[in-house]
Amino acid sequence: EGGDLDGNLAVLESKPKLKRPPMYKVMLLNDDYTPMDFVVEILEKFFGMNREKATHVMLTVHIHGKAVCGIYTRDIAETKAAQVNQYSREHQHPLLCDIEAVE
Ligand code: NFA
Repeated sequence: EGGDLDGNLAVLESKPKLKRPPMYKVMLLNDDYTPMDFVVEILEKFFGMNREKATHVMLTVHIHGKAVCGIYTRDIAETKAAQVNQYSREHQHPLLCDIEAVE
C-alpha cells in the first residue's frame, strides 16, 4: 500500500500537541433604558456573580459603555450572549450582549 512516510513519522515522533481553544469575551453594552436592577439580575442569573460583583460590573457598563461579563470558548460565549439577549427581549428591555475574540 502507498506510504505516507511523513504522516507515519508524525504519528511516531510528534509530541501530543494540545492547543488551548480560542477564547471569547462576553461583553455587556450600556443603554439608556434598561433598569439597573434588571442588569444586576442578569449578571447573577447568567454569569454566577454575587450581588456585590454584579453591581460593580453593572456600574462599569453604565459609566464606560461596556464591560466583560465572562470569558469562554466560542460555543459557550455565543450561547451566553444569545440567552441574555433573548431574556432581555422577553422582558421588553433593550439590553444587549455581544462577544469578541480575546487578543
Ligand atoms: N444605563 C442604564 C440606566 O441608566 C443602566 C444600565 C447599566 C443599562 C448597564 C445597561 C447596562 N438605567
